[in-house]
Amino acid sequence: MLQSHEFWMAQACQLARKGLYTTHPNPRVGCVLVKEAQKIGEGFHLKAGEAHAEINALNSTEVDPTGATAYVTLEPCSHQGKTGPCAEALIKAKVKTVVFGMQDPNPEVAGNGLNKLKAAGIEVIGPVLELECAQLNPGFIKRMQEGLPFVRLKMAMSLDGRTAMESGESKWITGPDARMDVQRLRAKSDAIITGIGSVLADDPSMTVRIDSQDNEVDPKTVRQPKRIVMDTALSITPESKILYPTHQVEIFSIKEEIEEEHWLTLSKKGVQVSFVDRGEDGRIDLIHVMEQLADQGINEVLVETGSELAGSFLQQGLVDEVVVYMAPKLMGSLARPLFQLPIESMDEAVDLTIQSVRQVGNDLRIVFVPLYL
Ligand code: AOF
Ligand code: ZN
Repeated sequence: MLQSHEFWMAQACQLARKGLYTTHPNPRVGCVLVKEAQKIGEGFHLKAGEAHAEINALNSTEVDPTGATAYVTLEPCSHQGKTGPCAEALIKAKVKTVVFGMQDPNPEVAGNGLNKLKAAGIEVIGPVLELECAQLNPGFIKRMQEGLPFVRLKMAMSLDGRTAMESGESKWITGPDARMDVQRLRAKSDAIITGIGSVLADDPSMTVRIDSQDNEVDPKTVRQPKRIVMDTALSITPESKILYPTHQVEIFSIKEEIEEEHWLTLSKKGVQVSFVDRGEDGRIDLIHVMEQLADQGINEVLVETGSELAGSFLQQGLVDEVVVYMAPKLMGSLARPLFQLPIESMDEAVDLTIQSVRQVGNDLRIVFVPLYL
């Protein structure tokens, strides 16, 4: 039976998802080779520096790919990066048609790959399943287009919207299944951001701990995201768990607010402290920090923090997605709210839309997208 372009592209998307936890800073890309209505090869990009999806697909086939159709979730690259140009490899392999999911937002490629293919007489069809293909790489696309990472804010709250007791105590609002789900969110992030308040209150390590039985993430290939602390006055103690191992951590502070001696102590331990200006609210300029992270090749960040810093991220229009785990628990009116937002009237309210809802163990996982005006 002759299958549609969408059918094969959906398979290519499925393959691309195999790189969900490993391709950073590269995009997740999948490729299927079809000849005479049969799949003759498939591949995906696993890791930066290693072969791209198209090359893996071409290497996987035992059939001559001459005259085949290549389905690729992202425009084949045209440049010499860490690996050679895929457009040229497809031309050399004599494929007849290339069906692409979306154009590559990387300015080094941006249509050049498609033009190269067309110039070689290859039929180019697309975009096909563009939305699905784009959803594979929200961070890569945002970083390329806006110079900012995709920001996912994770929060755990009670039914009455509380995130910590008045004392700061917050262990544990949600159950073990929700907490395992958070580990997967961490695993697909390039960096995890928290605030000094959370570090001092909970002394979290913010590392990824994947169960050896996990059916989604392979604990063998899991990488540890960079850990970032927003710490205006550099009050972090050298013993804080989040600082170890030190090569994967960066603290952002404001130079005028810190004690030089403390900075020296931390530097001697190998902790990287970076200074940024004040934002409009007099605190760390979060937009500047996000720009710096994008420059480092960070595609997706997970913000796990208290209601104050979370409120600042939201108010500055930096949040792309809010993942809320809601526990069937009441924490009472003295407990802390989801966001500190000094809002007085309904017209100042922040609107969000619901993207998905599902039950995780005994909790609800609700994904929201803020509607910034
Ligand atoms: C493709 N297929 O599977 C991927 C592509 O440094 P390199 O050589 O790995 O190149 C990275 C860039 O290549 C990346 O920024 C993006 O534009 C493209 N990724 N292209 O044809 C793939 N992963
Ligand atoms: Zn390539």
